[in-house]
Formats: sequence, C-alpha cells, structure tokens
Amino acid sequence: MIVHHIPVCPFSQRLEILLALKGKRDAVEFRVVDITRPREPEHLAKTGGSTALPVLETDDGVVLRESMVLLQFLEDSFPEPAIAEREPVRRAIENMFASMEGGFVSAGYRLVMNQDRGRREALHAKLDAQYAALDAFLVRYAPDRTFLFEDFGWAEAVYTSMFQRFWFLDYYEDYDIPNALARVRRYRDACVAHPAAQQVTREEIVKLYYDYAKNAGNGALVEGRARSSFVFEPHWSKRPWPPRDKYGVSATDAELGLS
Ligand SMILES: N[C@@H](CCC(=O)N[C@@H](CS)C(=O)NCC(=O)O)C(=O)O
Repeated sequence: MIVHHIPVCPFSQRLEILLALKGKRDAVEFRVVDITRPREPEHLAKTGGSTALPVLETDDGVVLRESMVLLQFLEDSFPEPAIAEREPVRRAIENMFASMEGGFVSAGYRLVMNQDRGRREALHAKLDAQYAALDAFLVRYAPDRTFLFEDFGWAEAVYTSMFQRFWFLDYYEDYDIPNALARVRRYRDACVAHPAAQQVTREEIVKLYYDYAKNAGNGALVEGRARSSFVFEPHWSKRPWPPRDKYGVSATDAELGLS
C-alpha cells in the first residue's frame, strides 16, 4: 500500500509512529508530495478533488483519507502487535482521550497563525483550557502512569506529532503548558522523547512552519515573498533560524535563507 504524504505533516506522522511501533514502517511505501505546488491532476482524480494529505491507496487501489481513519486501517491491516487496546473498557478510555484531539489541534494552530496581538492572551487561554482538559483526563484515568496505559500506544500515536508541532508555539508565541498542569507536562515530555516518534526535530518544525506563524498555511505564500518556508530546497538545516517576533517582523526570502 502507498501513503501520499508531506514529510513534516503531523497527521502523516501519526501513521509513521504507529507503523514504527509495529516494526512495519517498511510495509508501506511513503510517497512525498510537495505542498508548495498544485496537486497533480492524477492525484486529484484519485482523491475526488481533495487536496488534504495523508492519502492511503490500498493494494486494490481504494483511496482512503483522514489520519484517524488511516490509523485504524493500519491497525486492522497489521494486527500484530496490537497498538490499540483490545479490552473494551480500555479501548473506550483510549477513544475518549483521542476524541479530544480536534479541539486541541485547532487551538494550537489558531494561536500560531494569529496576527493580532490583542487576541493573543485569549488564544493562550483557549489552549491552556485544552491542556487542562487533557491533564484532567490523565489525572483521572492514569494518575500514576507516564502514558495513558502502561506503554506508549494508540493515544500517544495520536498526540505526539502535535506536541512536537507545538514547538512552534514555544518559539513564536513564548507559549508552554502552564506549570500547574504537571500531569500533562510529564505526558508531553515522555511522548516527544519516545524512540518511535523521532521523525522530526524542533529545528525543522520551527523553520518550516515560519509561514504558519505569518498566517500562511499549507504551502501558501506570505505577501511579498516568492518562496514558501515549506520548500524542499534549500534544505531547512542550511537555513538560519527565523526571527521569533512574528507580530513585528516579516522576514524576507533572503533572511529566511530561501533565495
Ligand atoms: N483531518 C485531516 C487533516 C489533514 C491535513 O490538514 N493535512 C494538511 C497537511 S498537515 C494538508 O494536507 N494540507 C493541504 C491541503 O489541505 O490542501 C487528517 O487528519 O488527515
């Protein structure tokens, strides 16, 4: 089977993490799509016009999308070792926790893309509330463990790539989880350090997501710029660190090492 993906996309990374946990990373071919270019007509024909990634093509040519659906599909396709909980109550707890990801992801992306200093405090508070909900859940169901259950598993495959993307909040927003939310801080720290989740680095995220910090998502161009921070060349490791002040400064292609 084939997964069409953007290497730095957190939704695709969920699949890579699950496969790494199963020792099956090589059972799926990952094909890279350049998000800064329009999708190829053949790609759009396959997806029925949808541009969002990841997209999975089964061996029979069926096209599937939505990362949570694809996670379950991979879990079902490669059942051993199971990563999702099998006991019904534990699986339900895991699903309740995973169902909180949508609001969490939106709050983080709204904050990184915000350009209005006046809304900053309210957006920080909204993300605090999301972390508080995760914290309360972990305190209730897993007070003495590190992860939701004994090992890094399904829930962690859902959240870890987002915790790593939110390194852009630390850099561009000076945002971190409030100290009072010690349980979810401990959870986040253990998740991002896990060996199965080392597909990206903080430096890569901060540099590639500069345009998100300027409110240009998904490979769109920031006004006055000719190149997206998501281009493959020059490689991110060769570029300077972007300015942290996203409200007062708009870096040029040259300042970002893109030209
Ligand atoms: N809900 C989708 C979100 C996927 C998504 O937003 N992917 C981004 C990349 S991180 C994307 O493909 N953006 C480009 C586009 O939508 O055209 C999922 O979970 O798979």
